[in-house]
Amino acid sequence: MNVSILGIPMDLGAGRRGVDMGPSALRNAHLATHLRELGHTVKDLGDVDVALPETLDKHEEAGLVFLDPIINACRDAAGRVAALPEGTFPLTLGGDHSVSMGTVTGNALRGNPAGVRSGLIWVDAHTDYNTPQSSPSGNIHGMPVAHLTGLGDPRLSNLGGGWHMRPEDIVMIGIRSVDQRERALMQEAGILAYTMKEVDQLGITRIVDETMERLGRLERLHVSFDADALDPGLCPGVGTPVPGGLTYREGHLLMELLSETGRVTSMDIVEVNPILDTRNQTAEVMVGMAASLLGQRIL
Ligand code: B3U
Ligand code: MN
Ligand code: MN
Repeated sequence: MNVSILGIPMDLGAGRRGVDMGPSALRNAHLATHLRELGHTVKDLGDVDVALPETLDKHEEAGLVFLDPIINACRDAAGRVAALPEGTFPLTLGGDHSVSMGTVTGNALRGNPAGVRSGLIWVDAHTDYNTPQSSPSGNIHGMPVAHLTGLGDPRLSNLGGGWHMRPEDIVMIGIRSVDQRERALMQEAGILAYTMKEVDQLGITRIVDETMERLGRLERLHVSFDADALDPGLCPGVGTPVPGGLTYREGHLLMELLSETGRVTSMDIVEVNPILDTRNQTAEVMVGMAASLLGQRIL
């Protein structure tokens, strides 16, 4: 398969500095080499230009921190991904999770978008379903899914023109931290979310079976993998660690089973923060996750 790597070195959406170095950390963990060893043709497209926070006045507008530069980076990422040829697998590297407003939109609109329905598998400790009104922090990385479904600030929710992700086409896995008002928004939207309780009770195999019952008919599936879904003991290099996360084997099993479905057409790796990491361990683990998802031909 042809895999195109694109970095979005942005930490403007996070409360702590450092995830802008995520793409470098992942490249240093030999991402491309591992994928080539699996038989893929890998092209690294470099990085999207992202403003540095030091060059900007930190300002909050309508409950959103660094709104304009985040819109610019997401728009660029969406355009770069949407322009990739059909049959290419975009592997996009964050950056904080707000980059996924761009990557998910770009993947959904790639090629001939008319009538194509895209599914989204959000692997995360958090639901990232805040709006500017519900957010306790104003940090946009806690809001990407809400904006992808059309909620929140129209400047962020209209990155794809009139396109929005349907809530019923989203499945979340690994959840264990949801804000009070965010919970109400999730329930209203009816998004299927597997918390860690369900991971423990049902196991990853059953969760993937149910996920495919819901999303299996869709033409494209995007996996957005936040490193904080995994246990902080395994992935310490994340800005908002939450104890009790997915184990190494659960993470790999999830990627392997999704790979076997043959339906996943794109992936993000986000929230890897080398400043908070131990010897680049988090990046190395996340490269392994990507290798498991791309472990066999899926296009
Ligand atoms: N829900 C909190 C914290 C958070 C969300 N995503 C991350 N942290 N990585 C918020 O700020 O919205
Ligand atoms: Mn996230
Ligand atoms: Mn998270």
